[in-house]
Amino acid sequence: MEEQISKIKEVAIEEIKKAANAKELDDARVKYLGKKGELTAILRGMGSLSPEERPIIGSKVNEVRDELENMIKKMEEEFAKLELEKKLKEEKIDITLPSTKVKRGSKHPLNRIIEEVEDLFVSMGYDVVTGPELETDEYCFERLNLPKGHPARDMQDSFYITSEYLLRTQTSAVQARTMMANEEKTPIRVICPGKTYRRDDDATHSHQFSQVEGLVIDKNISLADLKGTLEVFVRKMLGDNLELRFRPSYFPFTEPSYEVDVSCFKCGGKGCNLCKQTGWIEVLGSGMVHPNVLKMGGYDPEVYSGFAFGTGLDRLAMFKYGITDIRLLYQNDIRFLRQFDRLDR
Ligand code: 2NM
Repeated sequence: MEEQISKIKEVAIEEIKKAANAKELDDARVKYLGKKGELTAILRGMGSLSPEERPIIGSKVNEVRDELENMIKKMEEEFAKLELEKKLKEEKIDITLPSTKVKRGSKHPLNRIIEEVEDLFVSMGYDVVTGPELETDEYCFERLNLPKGHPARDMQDSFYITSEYLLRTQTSAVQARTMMANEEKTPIRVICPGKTYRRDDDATHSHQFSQVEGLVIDKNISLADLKGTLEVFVRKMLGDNLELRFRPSYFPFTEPSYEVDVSCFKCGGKGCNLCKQTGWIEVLGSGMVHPNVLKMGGYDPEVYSGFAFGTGLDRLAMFKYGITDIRLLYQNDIRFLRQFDRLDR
C-alpha cells in the first residue's frame, strides 16, 4: 500500500512538472487530488485496512497530498505571473502617441460681447431682462413716445407681420414691458440685450442686428448718473484711457438726448480712416427718460426720473475684433468663426 502511494506520488510529480499551462496543471490536480482522483481513492478505501495500518496510511496520504498541493500552488502562482507579464507586454500603451483631437466649437464674437456687457452691469446691480422678438405696435412704439406718423414706424423701415405685430426695431420694447410688469413701481435697473430687426442690408447694416439697451429709474436720477455710468461702460468695453463726448441729439423716448462719441481708439484722436479723420467715433445713444414714457409706464414723472441708453452690439464687436463687414456676424462661415477659437480678449 505504501509503495502504491509512493508510486502515485512519483508519477503525479512527473505529470505536474510537465504541465505547460494552467489548464494542464488543473487536469493533473483533478487526476490525483480531485473527488475521483487516485489519491482520494486510496483514502476512500481505507475502511478495508486494519486498525493498525489506518493511521500510517492516512498520514502518508495526507503528507503526499499536502506536498502535491503545495507544488501545484507554486506552479499556479508561476503561471499567473507569466500570464500577467504577457498581458502587460501585449496591452502596453504608448503614451507618446498623439491623442484623438476633439473638435470644440468656439464662442460667437457677439456672445462674447453680450457676456462681457452683462457681467459689467450685473456687477453694478442691474438685472438682465429679455423679451419677445415679435412685438406689438403698442410696446415697440406707442409706449416709447413714438407717435403715429413717426418715420421709425414706417413700413419702409420695419418688418410688419400684421398691422399690429412687427419684429421689434429696438429692445426698448422690453423696457416698456419691465416698467408695466413692476406693479409696486419700485426703482428699476435693467439692461436688455437681444436681436432687433430693420429693413436694411449692406456692409454696415443688417436686417437683423443685436442691441443692448439700459434703463435706470429711481428718485433723484440725474444726468450725472447717466454720464458716470456710460463712462464706466465705454471704458470697460473699449479702453481705459478713452475720452467721451456727449453731443445733443434727438430720440423720441428721451429728453434731453445725447449721442456719445469716444476718442478714436485706433489713432488716439489724431484722425484716421476708422474715425474718418474726425478723431471721434459714435458709440451710444442716450438720454433722460421722457416724462411721457415714465407716465405710460406707470411712474409719476414728478417723483421719479431715469436715464436710458442703447448701442449696437454688432458695431461694438466690429470695433473690438476689427471686423469690416457686419454680415460676417450672421453668416456662420466656419472660416470666420474659427478665428475666435479659444480666444480671450
Ligand atoms: C437709445 C438711445 C436713447 C432708450 C430709451 C428707453 C426707454 F425705455 F426708457 F424708453 N430705452 N432705451 C434709449 C434711449 C435707447 O438707443 C440708441
